[in-house]
Amino acid sequence: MKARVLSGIQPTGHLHIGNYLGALRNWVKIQHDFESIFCIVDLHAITVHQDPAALREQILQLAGLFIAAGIDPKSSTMIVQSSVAQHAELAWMLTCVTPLGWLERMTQYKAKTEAAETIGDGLLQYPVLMAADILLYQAKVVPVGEDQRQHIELARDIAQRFNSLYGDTFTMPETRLPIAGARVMGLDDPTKKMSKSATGSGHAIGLLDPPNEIKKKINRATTDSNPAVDIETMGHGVANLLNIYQAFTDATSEQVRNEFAGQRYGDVKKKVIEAVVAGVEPIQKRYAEITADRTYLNGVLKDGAERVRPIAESTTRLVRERMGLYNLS
Ligand code: AQP
Repeated sequence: MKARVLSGIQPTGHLHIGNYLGALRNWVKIQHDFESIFCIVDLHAITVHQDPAALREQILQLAGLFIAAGIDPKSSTMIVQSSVAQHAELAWMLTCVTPLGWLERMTQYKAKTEAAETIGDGLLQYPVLMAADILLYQAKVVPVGEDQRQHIELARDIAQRFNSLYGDTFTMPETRLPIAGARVMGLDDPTKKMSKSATGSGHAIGLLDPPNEIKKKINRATTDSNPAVDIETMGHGVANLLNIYQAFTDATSEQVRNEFAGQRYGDVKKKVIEAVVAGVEPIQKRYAEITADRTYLNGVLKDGAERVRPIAESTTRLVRERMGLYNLS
C-alpha cells in the first residue's frame, strides 16, 4: 500500500512562482509515488477577511490551476477543505490538547499579527487546523515550502501529545521540501519571502503573468553592487534569481554556479526570464481551457470529497472514542 501524502494551498489570490516551486510543482512530481490528497484550504483562507464572491471564484480557479499545473485528478484526490466537515471537527479536538504557548510562538502568527489592528482567533488557531488537515488522513508526507516547516513540526508535536494522552492514534507526518525553490524571495526585497498578500507590482511573479510582465519584473529585480555574479559574496537578490533558475531548469546547484559565475546581471536575468516563461507557459495554456469548464471542475471536487469522506469519518470516530466522546452506534 502506498503511503499517503497531503498538502494544501489557500485560495487567497493569485498564486506566485513561490507557491508553485515550493509546493504545487513538488506535488505534481511526487503524486504518483503516494496516495495523494491535495486540498484547497478555504477554511484557512477565512482566517483573514475574504470577499465571499471573490473567494468562491478563487476556489474554482485554484482547482483549475492544480490541474493545469499537472495534478491528475484521476489518480490524485482534490478536495475543498470545507466540504469535508471533519477538518473543522478534528481541529476543535486538537485545539483542546494544544498548549496556548505553542501557538503563540509560531513565526507566521507573529508576522501576520504584527501589522493587524484586530487579530482574529482564527489566525492563532491556523496551525491547529493545519495539523487537523494532515492528521485527519494519517498523512505520512507533507510537501510544502520552507515557511511551513514550523507548522508541520507543530503538527507532529500535537500528534505526539495526543498519542501519549490517549494512546497511539495518529501517524507522524514528515516535511518534504523541494531541492530548489523551497523559499523564493520577493524580487523587490529579497530579505522577505515572496507572498500573495504583499503589495507592490515588482514583488511577486504570478503563475499566470504574461511573458512581458515576467520580463519586466525580473529586469527590475534587486541584485547587488557587484558588476557581475560573484558566487562567494553574492547578495540575497542574486542568490534568489539563481535559485529560481535552478528550480525551473532542474539543474544542480553546482551546474548553476558554474553557469553563472562571472556573468553580468543583464545576461543572468535574460536566462532567468527564459526559464520562468518556459516553465509557466504550458500551465497558462491549459489553465484557460480547464477553468472554462465549471461543470468538470465542480465534478472533480465533489468526487474528491466523496473519496476522502470515509477516511475522515473513520479518523474522527476513532478520536471520539479515544477521548471518551459519544459515538452514535
Ligand atoms: N515564497 C515562497 N517560496 C516557496 N514556497 C512558498 N509557499 C508560499 N510562499 C512560498 C508555499 O506555498 C504553499 C501554499 O501557501 P499558502 O497559500 O497556503 O499560504 P502562504 O504560505 O501563506 O502563501 P503566501 O503566498 O505567502 O500567502 P500570504 O501572503 O497570504 O501569506 C505552502 O506550501 C507554502 O510553503
